[in-house]
This record gives sequence, structure tokens and C-alpha cells, in this order.
Amino acid sequence: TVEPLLHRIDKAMAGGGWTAAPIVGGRQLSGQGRPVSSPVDRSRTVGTLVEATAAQVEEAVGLAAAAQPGWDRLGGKRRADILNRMADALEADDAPLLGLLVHEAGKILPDATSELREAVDFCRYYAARAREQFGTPLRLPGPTGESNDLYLAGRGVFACISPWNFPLAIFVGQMAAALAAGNSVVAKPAEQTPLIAAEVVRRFHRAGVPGAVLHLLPGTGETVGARLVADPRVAGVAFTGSTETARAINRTLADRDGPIVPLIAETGGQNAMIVDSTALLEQVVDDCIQSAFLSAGQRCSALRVLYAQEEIADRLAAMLSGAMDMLTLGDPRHLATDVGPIIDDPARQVLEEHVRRMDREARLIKAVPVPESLSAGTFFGPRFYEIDGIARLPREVFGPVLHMIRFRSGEIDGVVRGLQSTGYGLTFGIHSRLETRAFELFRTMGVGNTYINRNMVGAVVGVQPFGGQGLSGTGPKAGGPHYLLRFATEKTLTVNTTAFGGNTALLALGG
Ligand code: UN1
Repeated sequence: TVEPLLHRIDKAMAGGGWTAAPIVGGRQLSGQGRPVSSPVDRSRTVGTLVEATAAQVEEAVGLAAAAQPGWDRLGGKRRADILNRMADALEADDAPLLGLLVHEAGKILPDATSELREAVDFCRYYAARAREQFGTPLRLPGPTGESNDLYLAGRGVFACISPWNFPLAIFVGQMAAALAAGNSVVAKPAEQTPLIAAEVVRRFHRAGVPGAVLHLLPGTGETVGARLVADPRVAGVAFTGSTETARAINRTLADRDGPIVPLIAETGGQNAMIVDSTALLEQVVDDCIQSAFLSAGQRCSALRVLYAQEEIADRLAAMLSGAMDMLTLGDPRHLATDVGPIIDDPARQVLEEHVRRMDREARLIKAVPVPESLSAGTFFGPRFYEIDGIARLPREVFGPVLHMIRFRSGEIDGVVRGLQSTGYGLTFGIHSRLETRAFELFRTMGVGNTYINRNMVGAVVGVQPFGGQGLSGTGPKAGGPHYLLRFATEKTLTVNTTAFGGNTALLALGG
């Protein structure tokens, strides 16, 4: 369509009336609703959330378990066709999704459009992997008179539990992977962003995923998530969110009766960038602004700790603080806005508590004020501090707060030890013109994604497989070639072919 994007978004949002209710067996269920308000203006209601009940969790898992063998038998190629149709549908009818990303999740338009792109990429990428890995079994060399083949199959019902900070891309990515690998899915979206989740699930169904194969259970972690994970019929969990919640899921999975199943977790980080005296500071400033403050710092990949070599630390701090003056904090519906709101009040309160402590323990370099006109929303001004060591940051700070630590040229080993002591290992940046040093740092650090002389957010599906180590997650990496394998079970078939007249055909997967 030739109608400008902004007009189409306004039109899509004008009707209002968005509802997120449980979708079980392809049917949207009714119930007592509560309003979903916008982080842009807490007094504005974007839609209604109907939480799933315990009985609906039970029913969804039962239907999903019964439907999974048929979905698995369909085979990788046919499932890939459906995922490609889903990708087409996301692209064709983008306005409501972009509108909800802006209004429900508070994303600025550039973030919303790249998130939609990422969701499309996840569908197409996992479709391609499904064709390749789940299309034909792997024939293995063996002795004469015998055939040996490795088959991949879905595990059963996958629980997909997704975060509010990528309510479209990560939500779609988890489900697309689980479905591609031949699993049925019960999805529990973040309670802050259920409306966009319901839009997505309806689209999956229209693209050809049967209602019995994919169910949506909106609600909180305590009421819906915990019950879902505790159900022994759930054969695997894909989770993105906090390290604490991943631990709680692990405990529940360990304590249930029934099979031992995988948890694929993508959690937090304490992400650092090391800038030495050879770095090109103009570029460092640009990359720090992007990595620490854009998306309001609400990415698990975002930069939190900036290690600056003594010789350039003051200059870098001055340049970065000048660049922060240019950041426009504002309504995400305005094109001039760089930094939108924090997702909700509890999240903002955590940030406020953190900066109250920083104001006592650290040196404030820059604070971007929140304009009076934004008081209706959950806004928080970006801040830049200097701290005296990584020990001041015992946990991830999920927002636009950057902390600088100085180091002297002989102290790099200490910097690395300090970072390793956090236990996290998600993203890491290096700015240096010393190639050997940069590659050595990469080799030493136990982190999932390292970026040299560039920003450290926005990993591209199929190009920069994304995910961390240690407290940051289990792997395998989303958007990478090994991701689907963790969603699958392997079956080796060995046949004495002499009994069948000398050879056996490959049993086509789904053929
Ligand atoms: C997250 O923020 O939960 O590279 C993970 C990036 C994104 C991060 C997603 N893939 O910035």
C-alpha cells in the first residue's frame, strides 16, 4: 500500500478495543478483564487483559499434547511453508503490530520497525533451518548389510515464556523455533505486553498453525507461568527474562514428576565495553549512545559499564556527556524522540532506587532531565556516572544508566577479572586499534557476543547468533544454526537391511 506508515498506524490504533484473552484450541475465551495502560500515558487504556485460569492452563497443555504427534508428522518442509506464510502475514499487515509496539510497549518507531523486521527474519530463518535439519534424516556411514540414520523429532509441548522488551521479535522467535522443530506450543507472554501477543497468535493460526497446536495463556508469572512449567506434560521451556526467574523455572522443572526436559534460557547481563587510548573517540561516543541509552537501555544486550583508559577517560566523559545533551526524551509517537518511556512503574522505581544509591556512592557526570510535559508516562532521564569499581554493580540495571570505570594501561587483566567475577556473560565491546589486544580480550572473556569497534546491540538473525553464558543463559544462540536442535529429540535408526532384500529407504520426515 502507498499510504504513509504513520497514517496506517494511526488508523489501526484509532478503533481501539484490543483484547488479550486466553486462546485455547483456536478459540478466544472470555472472562473478567482488566485494563492494559500505556507507558506513554498511564491514564490511557490500550486494551483489556483477561488472565488465563488454572483450568485453562490444564486444558491448553492437554490439547497441545494430543495435537503434537500430528504436527511433528507434518514434517519440516510443510512446517517451513507455514512459517514463511507467517512471515508474509507479519509484513503484509504491519500497522497494528507497529502501533501496539509504540502504544503498549512504548517503543519509538525505528525500534518498532526493526523489531518487526526481526520477527519476520526469525520466521524465515527457522523455516529454512527446519527444511534443512528436519526435512530429511541424516544418513550415516556404516557397515555393509546395515543402514544407519539419524532422525530429528519434536519433543512434545513447549512452554514459551517471553519478555516485554521484545514482545514481538522474541515472542515470535521462540514460538517459530519450537513449532519449526515439531513441537506444539503453549505461550505465556509478558503480562505488560499481552495485546501484541494475542495479535501474533491470531496471525499464526491464520497462517496455518492448527488451533490445537498453538495456545495463548496471558497472565502473570505466578498465576500462569508457574502452573504451566509445573505441568509434567510440558516437554521443554524456552524462556527469556531475568536470571532469578530462570532459576525458579529450573527448580520447578527439577521437582516435577515426569521426564527431565530442557530449559532454553536467555537472561540478563552486566555488559561492558573496554576503550583503550588508541580508540577513535568520536565513534566510541556514537556507539555508547546507541548501546547504553537508545531503546531506553531496555535491552539485555545494552551497555552498562564503560571501562575507559586513564589517558582518554576525561575527554571521553566530556564528549559523551555533550552527546547526551542531544538526546530527545519524549513521546515515542513523535519522530524526533530518541528515548521513550520505561515499561512500567515498578521498573522505573528500581531505576530510581539505583540512582539514589549512585548519587551517594558515585560521581554524577550527566543527568538528562525529564520534561514536565511527560509526567503522565513512566519516563526516566538517562544518567551517566563514574564509579570506582564493578563491585558497585551487584546486579543488572535495566534502563538508560551508564557507569564509567577508569583503568591504567597495565591494569587490563584486573578489568577482565572484575568482569568475570560478575558471573554474567552476554555482550562485550572493545574499542581499540590494537588488533592483537582486541582478539586476545575476545579469547579471554566468557561472553556470548563480542563486538569490536562498533556498537553492541541489535544482533541480526542468521548473521550474529545471539545469546550468553553463565548467569546470562544456557544457549544455544537464537537466530543461529544450532538453536532448533535444542528443541528436538534425536532418534537413531539402525536396520539390518539383509532382512529387507539389501536396502532400506529413508523414511521421509513428513513425506
Ligand atoms: C533482550 O534484550 O532480551 O542484540 C535480548 C540485541 C537483541 C537483544 C535481545 N537481540 O540487542
